[in-house]
Amino acid sequence: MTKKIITITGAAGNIAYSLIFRILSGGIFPKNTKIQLKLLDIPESSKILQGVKYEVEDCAFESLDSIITTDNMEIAFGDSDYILLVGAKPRSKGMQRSDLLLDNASIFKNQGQAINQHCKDSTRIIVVGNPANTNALIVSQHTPKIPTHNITSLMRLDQNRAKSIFASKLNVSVPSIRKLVVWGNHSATQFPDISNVQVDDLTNLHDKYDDNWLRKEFIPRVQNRGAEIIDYRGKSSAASAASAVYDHLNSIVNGSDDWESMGVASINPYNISSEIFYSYPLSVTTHSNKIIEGLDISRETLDYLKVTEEELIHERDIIKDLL
Ligand code: NAX
Repeated sequence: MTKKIITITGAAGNIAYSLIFRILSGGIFPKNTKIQLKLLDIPESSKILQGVKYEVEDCAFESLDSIITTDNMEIAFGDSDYILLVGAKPRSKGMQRSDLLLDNASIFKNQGQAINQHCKDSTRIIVVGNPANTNALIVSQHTPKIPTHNITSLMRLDQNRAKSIFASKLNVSVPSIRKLVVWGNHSATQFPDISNVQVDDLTNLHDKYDDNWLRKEFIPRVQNRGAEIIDYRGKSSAASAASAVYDHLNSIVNGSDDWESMGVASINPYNISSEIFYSYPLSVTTHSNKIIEGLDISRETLDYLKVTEEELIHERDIIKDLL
């Protein structure tokens, strides 16, 4: 029997309410692995967190070793194998985006410092709370003992959305689509890129769509899918976000034979600033995430990549005093 410790922050929130149950249902770790869950939220959410704990216990999951609920970062992060930083402050009515950035930046700075103090250096960290890429940058700056490639931010929801919308246009199954990635920020400037896509048993892909559909429908629909969900549901994506965190964690634990989109520390490929976390096409193995370099980038694609880079540089400028 092996044991893995997984910490989830924002554990009383909406995403966690799906995520915890997905992870414990299995599929990521070998069957003989027991999971100790450490659920962190703010003191005001302690009663809700207790209710979540009772519900988890009521599922009688075979995979569950034990469950700890806490508002204490030392307890939450100590010895964790995987830390899923989901918790963040939501944007309240009338609040400026820069204020939200700064409020969340200080949460992620404190959490980074606590992680650095209490975690082993093999800990893998996935940043979900928004602005996810910039929060990942902050965490990386405050966790000097953790290798930067152990820290990634969630872009898998955007990739899953793009694959699903593209599959529906082509009338093929989602798993038959490969090498579809999303570049840049988890925001409306992201660039869903189908220029390298391969679809099983399908050649002449371009006969199935035209550039007008690509520019006017596909790209904006993926970029604004989060807002579309809020429009319909009245709340932000939660189950699909949790499913994407599950997929991202699965890729990190087991590797992937497809290209994956994750926010990672930019090391300047494609001439993107090395001072930000940016989503690239990655080759992911159990031990590393490698940016896929040397792709042919058209002039038009480059323009998209620059717009989303500029937004991330702007976010970095707003929070730079906390780095
Ligand atoms: P909720 O508002 O339902 O839950 C957030 C939870 O975080 C709350 O329980 C809150 O008490 C807790 N929290 C706040 N400050 C905390 C702190 N300092 N320490 C620990 N917990 C803290 O939001 P939810 O819908 O679960 O979304 C969570 C975050 O994910 C948000 O920032 C959201 O914007 C972000 N998302 C990121 C996505 C991505 O692809 N990167 C997609 C989905 C989602 O929008």
